[in-house]
Amino acid sequence: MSELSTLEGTLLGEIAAAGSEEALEAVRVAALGKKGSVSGLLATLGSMAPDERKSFGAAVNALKDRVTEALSERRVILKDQALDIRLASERADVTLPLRESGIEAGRIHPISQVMDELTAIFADLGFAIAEGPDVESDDLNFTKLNFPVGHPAREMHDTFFFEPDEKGERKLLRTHTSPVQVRTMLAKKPPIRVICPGRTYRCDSDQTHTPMFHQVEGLVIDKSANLGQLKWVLEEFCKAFFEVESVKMRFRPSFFPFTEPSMEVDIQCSRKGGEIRFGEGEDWLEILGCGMVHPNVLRNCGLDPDAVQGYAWGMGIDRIAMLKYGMPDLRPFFEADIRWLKHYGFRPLDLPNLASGLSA
Ligand code: 2NM
Repeated sequence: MSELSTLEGTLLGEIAAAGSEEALEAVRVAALGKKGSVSGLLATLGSMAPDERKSFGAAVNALKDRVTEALSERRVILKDQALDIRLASERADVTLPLRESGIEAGRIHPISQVMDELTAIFADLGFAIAEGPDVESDDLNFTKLNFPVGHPAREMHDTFFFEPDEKGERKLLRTHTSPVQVRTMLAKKPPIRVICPGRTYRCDSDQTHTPMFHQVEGLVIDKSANLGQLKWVLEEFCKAFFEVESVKMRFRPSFFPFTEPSMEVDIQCSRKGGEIRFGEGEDWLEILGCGMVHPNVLRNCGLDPDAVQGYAWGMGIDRIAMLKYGMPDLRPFFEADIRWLKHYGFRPLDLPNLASGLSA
């Protein structure tokens, strides 16, 4: 009999100690399963004397009932515990505020914003947008633009070249967006009015230069395109972009291989108290280069310089974005720092348009 009470004590102890429904099931199988310790005792009944069988059988059955009872009590407790744990882990605080949707939480990068602003301004002036590949041929990036082979102006561009291909042709990363204008002249008949915004590359990296940067260039080809129109277009652009009523501009003679004459353009600004403002003050700030398209470029692009003329200009987008939005440093533009973007970025649904103010 003490053998039975020892077994009962052990089993009840194991039941109480079972920490999960799986552990409890293992205890049940080990006791009451086919080869279990309690079932094993019942199997010995057959070889006993009738009297002994009666009393031992009754005792084993009573033990089996108490173990079964203890198992089901413990099972209820473990089930409740498991449910409590699940409920706690799946708890939802319905008083929390809603999470912002992507379209509200996301921000437009200042460069994308400025590109959208440029597009809105020049679309309003009747310009189309043209795009082209970042990987270009030497011919489209240089030769057609009147950079003769071996001309020092090529060296000034710090070009990223690829290895030559089977035909010995050496592709490059475009150093300006001018090849897009060349492609446009080759593909379309005048009159042409396009702007070409996009990525450009030069092997140059310091405080004020990144190896990849953004440019927008404009091109007009027409029978009577002239410098007066160029100055008007640029002035309209500057007023619209910097959101001022009037702005003085200064055209200084310069040199580019693809234009003749060539000019660099400064706009009037004031720099009081470390803040730059446009359309007022006595200071000047250089913002773009421009000129009349060189007759050689027109000829190289299948146009007759005696029949049509062209004017063109180019400027850096990253720099004008910094100037307009008061960003002191160029490098964070390309660091993908979400805190910087949260501070300087723009709301996705505030699309720039001339009616409600560009950067409203
Ligand atoms: C500039 C300055 C002046 C320019 C010229 C051309 C083309 F293809 F028509 F010849 N595209 N861009 C140009 C002219 C670019 O950037 C400072």
